[in-house]
Amino acid sequence: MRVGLVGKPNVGKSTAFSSLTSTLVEIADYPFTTIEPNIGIAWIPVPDPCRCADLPTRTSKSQDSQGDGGGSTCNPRTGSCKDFRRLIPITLVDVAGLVPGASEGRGRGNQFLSDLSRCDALIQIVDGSMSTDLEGNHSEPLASTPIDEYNFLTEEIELWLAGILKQGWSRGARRAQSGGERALLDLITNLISGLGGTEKDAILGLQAAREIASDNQPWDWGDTVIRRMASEIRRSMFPVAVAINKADKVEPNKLKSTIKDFEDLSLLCLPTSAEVELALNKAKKAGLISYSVGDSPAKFNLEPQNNPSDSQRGILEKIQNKMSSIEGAGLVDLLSQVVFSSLSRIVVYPVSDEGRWTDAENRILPDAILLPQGSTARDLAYAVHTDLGNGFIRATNAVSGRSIRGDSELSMSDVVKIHSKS
Ligand SMILES: Nc1nc2c(ncn2[C@@H]2O[C@H](COP(=O)(O)OP(=O)(O)OP(=O)(O)O)[C@@H](O)[C@H]2O)c(=O)[nH]1
Ligand SMILES: [Mg+2]
Repeated sequence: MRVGLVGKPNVGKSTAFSSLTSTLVEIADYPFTTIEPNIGIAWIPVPDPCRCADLPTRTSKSQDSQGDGGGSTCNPRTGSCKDFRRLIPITLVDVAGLVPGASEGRGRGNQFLSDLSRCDALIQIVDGSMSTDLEGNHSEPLASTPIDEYNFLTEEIELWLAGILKQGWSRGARRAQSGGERALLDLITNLISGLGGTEKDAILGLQAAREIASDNQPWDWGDTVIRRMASEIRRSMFPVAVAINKADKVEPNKLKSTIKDFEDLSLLCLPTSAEVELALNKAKKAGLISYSVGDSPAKFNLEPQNNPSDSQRGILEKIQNKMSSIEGAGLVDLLSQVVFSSLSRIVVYPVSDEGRWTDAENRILPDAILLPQGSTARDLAYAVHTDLGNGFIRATNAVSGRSIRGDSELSMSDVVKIHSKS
């Protein structure tokens, strides 16, 4: 799973990236600080408790129960599990700022857009404080609104996709004529595949184009129809959620009205303060505070035993007051909602031993795999290893003990043993 952090310059993309991935990257108060993309791993909690909470043989295996894992007894190969809150990795890409005209080569231009290829979704960081213009320069208040930012960004991506579709469209569509709908779909899929687009995206694009193309033959489709197709493909390939950032600098009423503007467009959005979250991360690393990954930035505890200075204590209390007034803020929460709500992913735990829920090395629930909703037992086998998929015989639901077929749909938190020839 790969999520891109996008937006105009100087909105806090790299600050958000640094906070989410705990890595140091360049952050500065002027446009185009980032040129080459930063790529890192963010950890998000699975919404349901880890299955290790239900492990039948828990008591005999809880060597970790008094240790760092809280009550958790699993042994994640990647990530961690504490108090049954299992963390899984998401790849994040922090790209250069996008400016109007990028699809015609301004700013980082096409390079920007290829940096986003293979992203499953985008989080657009917008400047909730409205103190910068569309190019990221400090300006009079209201030089651009968060909705302006969203409109221009999605339009640039759609224009760029339209440009790719237009290249060789009429020749390609004419050639596809004898192959009917199938050939046309293959043509579109080929055009977008370099950016990570699939047939599913192509189907939605073609449907949308047909709705407005009247009786015109595909090779005669003009800019409007291609643009419509690009728009639908963008929605499918790059769904956008919004972080209304710099929320610490915004009046509560103003923030509420910005949130409403995005909700009216049926977009997932949350107010955030990347700068505050980054500061809290550092305070946590220094042992001054404690909080769990995914909690709201207001929900941390001071750790007095580590002797914070009066000024540190003062700053942290100020942050806590400020963030308590901003409801639902949190970058991890937004990322988690993108993965589990917008993209409807489920988490499934493959095991080799269906009784003990372990792998061959005796690790309990070592892997938590993200799959699209509707994935089958066979899909899981392929996600673990191609050989396991190719040799698939049947699977066992290790929670119920029932045998399941290859085409059975899996559910959130299933523990599955795959029986395979290989
Ligand atoms: N007040 C406030 N400032 C923030 C917040 N997030 C980021 N900033 C500041 O905004 C400026 C730009 O931050 P960056 O993270 O470099 O922004 P960017 O979007 O990556 O910028 P480019 O790479 O130039 O496109 C820096 O001065 C940050 O400290 C926030 O939540 N609140
Ligand atoms: Mg940056």
